[in-house]
Formats: sequence, structure tokens, C-alpha cells
Amino acid sequence: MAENAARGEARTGGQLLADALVANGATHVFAVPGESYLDLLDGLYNRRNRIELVTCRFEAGAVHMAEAHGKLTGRPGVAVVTRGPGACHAAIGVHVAQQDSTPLVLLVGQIPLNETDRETFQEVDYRRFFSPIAKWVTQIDEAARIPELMAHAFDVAVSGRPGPVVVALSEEMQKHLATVPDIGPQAVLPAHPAPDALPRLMAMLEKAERPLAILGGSRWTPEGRAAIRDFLVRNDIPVAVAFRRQGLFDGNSPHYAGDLGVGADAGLVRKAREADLILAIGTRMGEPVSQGYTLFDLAGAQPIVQVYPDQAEIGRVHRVALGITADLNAFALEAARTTPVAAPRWAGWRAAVRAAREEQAKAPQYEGELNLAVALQQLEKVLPPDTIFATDAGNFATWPARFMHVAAQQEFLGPTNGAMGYGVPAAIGAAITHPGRCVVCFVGDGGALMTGQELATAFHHGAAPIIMVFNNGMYGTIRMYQERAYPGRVSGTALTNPDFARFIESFGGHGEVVTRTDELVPAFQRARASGKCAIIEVRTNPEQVTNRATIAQLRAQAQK
Ligand SMILES: Cc1ncc(C[n+]2csc(CCOP(=O)(O)OP(=O)(O)O)c2C)c(N)n1
Ligand SMILES: [Mg+2]
Repeated sequence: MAENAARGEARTGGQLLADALVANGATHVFAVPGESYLDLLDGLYNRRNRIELVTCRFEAGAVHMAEAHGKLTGRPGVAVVTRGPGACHAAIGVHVAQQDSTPLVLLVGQIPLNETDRETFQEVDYRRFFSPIAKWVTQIDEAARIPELMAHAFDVAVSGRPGPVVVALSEEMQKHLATVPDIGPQAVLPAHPAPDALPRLMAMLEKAERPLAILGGSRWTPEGRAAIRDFLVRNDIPVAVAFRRQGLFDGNSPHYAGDLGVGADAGLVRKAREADLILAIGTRMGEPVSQGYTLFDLAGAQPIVQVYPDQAEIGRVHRVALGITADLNAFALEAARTTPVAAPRWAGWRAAVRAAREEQAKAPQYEGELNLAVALQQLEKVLPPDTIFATDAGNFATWPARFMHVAAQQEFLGPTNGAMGYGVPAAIGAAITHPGRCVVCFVGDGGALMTGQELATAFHHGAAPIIMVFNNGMYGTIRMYQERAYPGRVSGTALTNPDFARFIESFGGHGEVVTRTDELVPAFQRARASGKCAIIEVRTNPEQVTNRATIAQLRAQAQK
């Protein structure tokens, strides 16, 4: 225990690990237990007043909750899983944290060291297993090394481009005694932009006529977000957000241009092509943002200023005119101190970009009793100003992305790597991280049953997110691709679903079914008033497979 540390007494490895988590600022641990880490569990028992141990039902759920915690707080989310099968289940969360640049520390209970390389029960070499998807993988074999290696794991997860670190914990090491002090995070000043970075950026802006900012990345602080908003708005620059980064910029601002990701509005994509200066702030300009690497010329014909915390990502695919290596918040605070361009020439351009966004957010007419676009717009008006949204991956997600806006004080959690099964656990992780806030999850009927068992975790820990299940009875996204490539040949994409309202009621939660436009808001209000974890099943029209096309239209296009 910490008192032992202060007295310089011996502690077990399990206790040192729990104390290392406290020393590095962890407040929550999301775990599925295993016999491989009984000593760490016991160490956490002693630290139960400092760390909430969240007992999950599936390791993928545990890592998604931890990842959501990391996205929201900027500090590494912590998940603990057992070796072999547990680590394999957890791998998806490591991939999310890698592609989403989220700080995450995954601890894995390991086999006894003296059985290594016999392919003993549940043995996996984690350095090899996780190396392509983790930022760093280590294994602790000596209790005395725990404070050093755990502190480094936390430091690596938040440094430069944030990401996942995996730490395997040899089984018997956790029982060994060591007398070593705790080590906390390395205090370090953030990387500031080079002295001539902002003057050069401003000089390029002075000459521009059609600038467009693309905001992305992770670990933005509230001050950083406010500062970058201030800089962009004072310079009257239209702002798009990168794929699933809607939380970075107030969607209601007249400067908001929409999200540049999978399913981006064609109007915004056209505007991005017309732009004569791209300010890529925090985004890697990856495949979703660059529309499959087609949007911008790779050799740099369209000038791009890229601001990124890791120099290795600057110009990685697209050669940029000006690369600025900097901590994003440090950059934003410096940018906010610059004098805005005196008489920007792009007021008309900014208005045109915004008009394109407003045009695409208008609700079209849809067949049937439920106009999902109108229902979501009505819902937006009654959501609390500090709502946290968590989304899964699938076509349903393009409806809120197109027709709703994430306001300045709201947060948005989504898997930029397109991992189905993320939404429900991310919502639970968010509700556990911020107990007072309203958490709304968007998930399809496919994703809802991929990790829906984690609802048990929500009840176990008193979390009450509201889960909106968009039920179209199919893996709709894949059906869409199928109809484009092989029209009329439905293969492997139809689903049979439970009664979702009765499913949540069986846990003691609140269930609602929505089939008409005007039912969504009252259903949401009853769900909120219940104070319980809730499912609102929204029965959507399967024919309306995207918000822009019906199955019949896709077939007709495919047969042309
Ligand atoms: C873990 C995982 N498995 C499979 C996929 C491929 N995939 C992408 S979307 C999708 C269907 C999603 O179905 P649903 O959740 O019902 O949403 P819908 O597309 O019907 O709106 C599938 C299978 C994926 N992205 N992630
Ligand atoms: Mg579906």
C-alpha cells in the first residue's frame, strides 16, 4: 500500500501495480478477471477507495469502455484482461486506440515466466501479438521494475501521437516482494510550434482566398478547443471536422462545414477540392478524411498546412506546404494570440461552405410513418447541453452525422477505425466516467448484439446511458455494398432480432419502441425521467438503406 511505500516497506507485485495505477492518475480500471492476475486484483482491493474497478462481461467491452474514458479525459484509459483468450478478445480495443490516437494502457495477466516457450496453457507472446497495433508492448518480469515500466507505459500512451500500450504481467512476479518507491507521470512541457510557424501560417492565410480548416486528433483540452475555435472564427475560416471528430467544433456555429469522413456530403467534398489553403489541424488526413486518398493531390499541388504532435505523420501521404510539429493545445493557444487577417477576402466563400452544410442537413421527405431525419432534429432540441454521444459503426450512424449537430459543450465518441461493437460499451464507459451527464448511444441492430451484453455492466455499476437501437433487421451497410455490387443477391446480411425493449426490461431497465416521427422525443423524455439505463428501439425502414438511397435505387443504379 501507499503507506508501505512511504515507510519504504516491501510490497507484492500486485500491490505495486495497483499503486502504480494510482501514482499515474488512474481512477477507473475496466476488467474481466482471470486467475492470471489475482495479485493485482488483490492490490486493487486495497486501493478500492482510489480506483473504481469496473467488472465487465467481455474483454472487447472492457477495452472500449477504457478507450472511451481515455478519449474523454485525455489520460490513458486502463483495461485489465487475462492472458490468451482475454488478450485476444481485447485486441479490437487496441486497434481502436491506435487508429483513433487514444491513450490506453492494457494490462494482460501473463503465464508464469518459467513456463515460457512451451506453448503452455494460454501462452501468447504479446510483444509479437500486439506489435503492429500497439504503440509499445512490454512485459514485467521483476516486481522491482513495476514503478518504472508502468510510469513509462502511461508516458508513452500520452506522448506525441497518443495510442495504446500493452503491458504483460508475469504471473509469479505479481507475488514477489520489492521495496521500491512509486513513480508518477513525467512532468514535461508540451512541444510548442517553432518560432516562425505561426508567422508563416498567417502569411499563407493572408494570400488565401478559399481557406478550409479540418480539425481532428485527440487529447484536446477544453481550453485548447476554445482557443482553436477562437482563432478560426476570428479569421472567419470555415471548419470541417475529421471522421467521427464532431465533438471538436460547435456544429451550430455558422463556421461549421460538416464532417469529412465516410459518407461525407458531396457538397463539402466539392468545397474541399475548391479550397486554396487547407489547415489540417490535428488530423492525420487518413483514408476517411481524404476520401480514399483522392481528395487532395499527394504531391502537394493544393497547399496544406498540417499541425500534428508527431513529425512522422506530417506529410506521410500528402506532401504539405508547411508542417508544424506541436502539441495541439499549445498550438491552439498560440494561434489564438495572433492578430487575425485584417480584411479576409473569403466571407462569401465561408458563407457558401456553410450554406452547403445547411442544405445537406435539411430533412428530405422519406416514405413511411417515420422520418428519421425529422425525428433526430426534434430530439436534438431536447438534449441536455452537456450530452455525450457515443456511436457504433454502421449506416445508421450517417443519419445523426448528417441531420444533427454536436454543440460546443457536448462530446462525441466514435470509432474512427469503424469497429462495430464500440458504441454500447463506449456509452457505458462515458456514463461511468461522468456519472451526472446524459449519455446517448447510437447503434444498429447488428452492433447492439455485438457487445450489448455489457448492459449488464451498466446495471452492475449504476450507469444509465440511453441506447438508441436503429433496427432495420440487417447488417444494412453490407447490404448496401451488396446491392451495389451484386444487386438483388442478398447473402449473409439479414438478421433476426430480440425484442429490444423486453431485453433491457429484463435487466430492470426502461424500454421504448419508436415507429413514428413524433414518438421519438416523448420516448426519450420517458427514458430520461426513468433515471434507468434505457433502450429506445427505433424501427427504421429497411428499404431506406442510406439517408440518400433506397435499395430499389441502388439496384437501378447498379444495373445501368
Ligand atoms: C467488428 C466489425 N465487424 C464487421 C464489420 C463490417 N461491418 C461494417 S458495418 C456492418 C453492418 C452494421 O450493421 P448494423 O449495426 O445493423 O447497422 P446498419 O448498417 O444496419 O445501420 C458490418 C457487418 C465492422 N465494421 N466491424
Ligand atoms: Mg442494421
